[in-house]
Amino acid sequence: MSENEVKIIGAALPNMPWQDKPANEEGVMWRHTENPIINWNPTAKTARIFNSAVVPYGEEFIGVLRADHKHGKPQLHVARSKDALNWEIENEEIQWVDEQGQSYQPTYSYDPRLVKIEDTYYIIWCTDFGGATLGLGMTKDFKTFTRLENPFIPFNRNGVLFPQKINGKYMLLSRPSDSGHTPFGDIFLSESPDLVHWGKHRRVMAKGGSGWWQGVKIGAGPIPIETNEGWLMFYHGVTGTCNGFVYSIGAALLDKEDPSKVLYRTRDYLLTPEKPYETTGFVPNVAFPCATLHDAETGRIAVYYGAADTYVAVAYTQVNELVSYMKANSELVDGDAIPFR
Ligand code: BMA
Repeated sequence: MSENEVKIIGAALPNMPWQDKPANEEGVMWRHTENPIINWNPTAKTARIFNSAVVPYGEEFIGVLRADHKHGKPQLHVARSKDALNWEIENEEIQWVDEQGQSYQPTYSYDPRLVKIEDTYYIIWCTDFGGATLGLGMTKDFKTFTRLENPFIPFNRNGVLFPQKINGKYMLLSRPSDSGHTPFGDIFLSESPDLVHWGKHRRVMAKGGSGWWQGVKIGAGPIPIETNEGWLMFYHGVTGTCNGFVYSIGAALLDKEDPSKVLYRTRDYLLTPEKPYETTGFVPNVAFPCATLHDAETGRIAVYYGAADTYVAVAYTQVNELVSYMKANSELVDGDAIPFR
């Protein structure tokens, strides 16, 4: 390992899924050859599972999945896996209680992110609060699930918690929106001492750039990965066509102490819908990243993304190769490099 090699800070995860980069691959992100890993009608109650979150759990893996039921509304379902590729999915959705133990069930739930902070797993998702906004809940055992206060008023989506407090505060990325298929959107950061009171808002990144792929809106994806050079954040960028939106995957490196500052950001997308499972499905042309598994020992990263609002798919990258690429192919948008307020 050379001195200026970029390293993941965290645990080793030797049993995570991995495939070496194919010899003919030109990019720094490549697809799992057995994609998609979850197909149409995966359980009796569910029609499509996509935009979903996974974490290591003991020697195995746990997923909190977005599942669109056969009546069309989405809810969150728990799944378990030994290899993070083949999943046993619960047919019934997560049952939430409030902090007093009373039922507190969302009318709909989608696009979950899942993170372990200290000894607790937090789930953040898009919920109904008289319009779309962020829902927040916690579990320690994936059997009982306690729903906390909604962090924000409507409208908001794509809530992503950092995996640790920074300067003593919980940090939450989000994407203010409307309640429909929002035609705008930048990534913001808010902080909280207690996961209840949120403030000191900053804009992290704006849509745009010289290309078009992230010209309509952007939204944070998986939980940011700590590296020795900053926080690696995958995100989705959206462009508009005469046939609707197209969702691609990009990445940014955020300042370690002040993640509202962007150090590098991919000028071009890392992955855009090309394969049939990405271009064809319930909503064509969507690659929507929601989680990663990563191994600090080798720098391997598996990105879990929803494909065509129908499937779960996986793509791979390696942290040092990716960050080197990002440094050589970076383009910031006005305001990205400073704590914008
Ligand atoms: C967004 C969300 C995502 C979805 C995407 C593409 O607004 O609804 O869940 O993947 O649109 O349809």
